[in-house]
Amino acid sequence: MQVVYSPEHARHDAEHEANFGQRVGLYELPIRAEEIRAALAADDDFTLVAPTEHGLDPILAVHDPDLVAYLEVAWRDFHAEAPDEREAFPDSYLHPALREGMQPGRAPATGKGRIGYWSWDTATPLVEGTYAAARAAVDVALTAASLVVDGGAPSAYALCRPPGHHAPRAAFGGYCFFNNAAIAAEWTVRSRQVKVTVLDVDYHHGNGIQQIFYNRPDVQYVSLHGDPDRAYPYFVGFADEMGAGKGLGTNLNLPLPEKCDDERYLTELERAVDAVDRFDPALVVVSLGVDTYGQDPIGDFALTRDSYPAAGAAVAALGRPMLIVQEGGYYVPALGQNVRSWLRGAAGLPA
Ligand code: OKP
Ligand code: ZN
Repeated sequence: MQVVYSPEHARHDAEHEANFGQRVGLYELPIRAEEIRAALAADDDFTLVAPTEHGLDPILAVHDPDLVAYLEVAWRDFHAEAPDEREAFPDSYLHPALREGMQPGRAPATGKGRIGYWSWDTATPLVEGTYAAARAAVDVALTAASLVVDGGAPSAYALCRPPGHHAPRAAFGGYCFFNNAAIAAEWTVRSRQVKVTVLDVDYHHGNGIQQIFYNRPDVQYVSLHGDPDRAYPYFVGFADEMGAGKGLGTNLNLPLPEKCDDERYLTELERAVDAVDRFDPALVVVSLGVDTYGQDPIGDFALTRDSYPAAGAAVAALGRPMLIVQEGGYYVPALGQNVRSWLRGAAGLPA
């Protein structure tokens, strides 16, 4: 299987996040992508390839142009006002109740205020190299998509970092800036006039992907994740969210309990795969997170390493072209092998 990787990811090297008001070490670190790269580079069944530049158009097909313009200058503007900070964090957010009954909010002019207009959580610091890394991650996803859609490969893997599935059309958060999987899906729909599914197996619900495609009949979103009644991102990902308007019926959420084990997970994955098959997409984009692992520091499932080849094989059994996009996974000692196992299963290779 071809693996698209760019060293540019390492330019997003923030160090902290705020968890319930406490400053803690960031979980989403450059070493994550390096561990995955090393595990795949050591396996002859994988070939690393560099991304090609795809420009801004595919990003603008998904995201608010004002968000994209903001992210390009966000560090520069924040740094100009807070030169001693290495990481940019918001001071306040535009909660909908702030302006209830008034005209909509607008982005303030200066850097310290504006970051809270575009951000939605406390875990997503921005540093000097964030924009370059986020742009490269999109190129990684689009290059891998092209290997499948134009090159005829049965599957390809995009080693994206920073991840993307929490970024909605017009905000960043959840370690995510540009929605890599959604951008690759949308680009395929537009260039090929086909239906695409995004199947999200990260521990967290991909609220950004759901929001971007919620009204769309031609893009299906299916997700297995920790129930938002207890798990981040808390406000999106409930089972009764099934799409709206022409997109009614194209969104499927399968929220799962704490300590979810291999057997339960693989049973639910079969339900998800059946729904994908009924939608009949020309491409399946998998948002792959291995933060479902039992030892993950920010997930609460109990999956073992054996679940990953089985899960990859279950999705491959659809017999449809597959683009696998990296999202989360924070237990670094097992990260490379867990991703490798999933991909080997997806490629029909022995575990
Ligand atoms: C990104 B992806 C830890 C809270 C962490 C942010 C999680 C972002 C996950 N106590 N909050 O893997 O879906
Ligand atoms: Zn996650």
